[in-house]
Amino acid sequence: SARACLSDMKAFHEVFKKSKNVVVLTGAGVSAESGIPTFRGAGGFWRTYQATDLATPTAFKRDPSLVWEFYHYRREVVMASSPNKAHNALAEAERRLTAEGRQFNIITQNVDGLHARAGSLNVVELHGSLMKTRCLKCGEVRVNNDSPICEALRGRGLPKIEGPSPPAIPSEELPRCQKASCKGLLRPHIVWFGEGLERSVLDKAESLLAECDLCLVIGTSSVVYPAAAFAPTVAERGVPVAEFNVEDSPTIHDLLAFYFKGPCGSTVPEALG
Ligand code: BJW
Ligand code: ZN
Repeated sequence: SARACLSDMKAFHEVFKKSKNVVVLTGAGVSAESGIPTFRGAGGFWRTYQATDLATPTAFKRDPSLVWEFYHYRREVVMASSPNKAHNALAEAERRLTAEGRQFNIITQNVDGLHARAGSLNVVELHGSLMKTRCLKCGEVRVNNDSPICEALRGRGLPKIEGPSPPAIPSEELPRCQKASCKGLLRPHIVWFGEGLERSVLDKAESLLAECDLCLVIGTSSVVYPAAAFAPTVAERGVPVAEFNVEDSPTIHDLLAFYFKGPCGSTVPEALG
């Protein structure tokens, strides 16, 4: 038939070789082999909570200490982790295509910074970063790599605790704005459920998607909007979409030109190598 077999790596290599403008959309699955838990599925719990319970403005208003414990833990996990073979293969492909005058851009839903640590330069962080804070009072966004982020969080945030939770950390002892004139409460610079994405970030992502001639979708369940609409939008233009995932994502399966089932630490280097 005219339509190549979904798992035909040779056919993919032909399409990849001819592409001039590649956009890669990544999700939590690209970092799974670095030991960072994904959101949906068994590893998605912290204590008795799911990310959807804690990654909201309401949760932060109700219990900023609990939400900071959750983010402190995840910052420490990310700082102790390293980019894996999938991140490295993407960074390598960007260098190679760029040298050839071709475009290669990553749009990531991840907040772990591992694409940049692997050496990727063209990265759009749709959902913000674990390593940035935003002041609730003056609005300043800052990079923050402190470990722990504040003394009161040292040793806190363990995902499994025996017995009752320790008392909440008083607000004054949570991460605070470093401007002496401000001292406002800081929050993670992350897009929580129900919050809009930054306009400039979304514009950038949309213009990249509008120009690509090949789209790779790696390690995302494709259920969280607006990112969940990206693959359908490019496929609508007739652009081939290739998915790399250990499981089939029902929301995008019917529009795929290629589907490589398996851990992306193996499939992505093979596809881009
Ligand atoms: C492997 C692998 C391996 C494993 N190799 N693969 C339209 C319709 C319906 C609802 C909405 C809508 N528009 C907006 C909404 C509401 C909401 C939403 O989408 N809800 C859905 C759940 C229905 N969206 C929003 O609130 C967004 N805001 C917005 O649109 O504002 C305007 C608006 C608001 C309200 C109404 C209407 C408009 C903001 C979304 C922000 C998402 N934030 C989070 C949390 C960040 C905080 C944090 O990190 O703490 O971002 S949610 C969470 O999900 C995180 C992720 O970036 C995001 C996506 O998850 P991802 O990456 O796909 O991970 P998983 O775990 O789901 O999947 C992992 C995949 O990897 C799986 O497929 C595995 O199989 C695979 N895998 N190992 C390859 N080794
Ligand atoms: Zn401030």
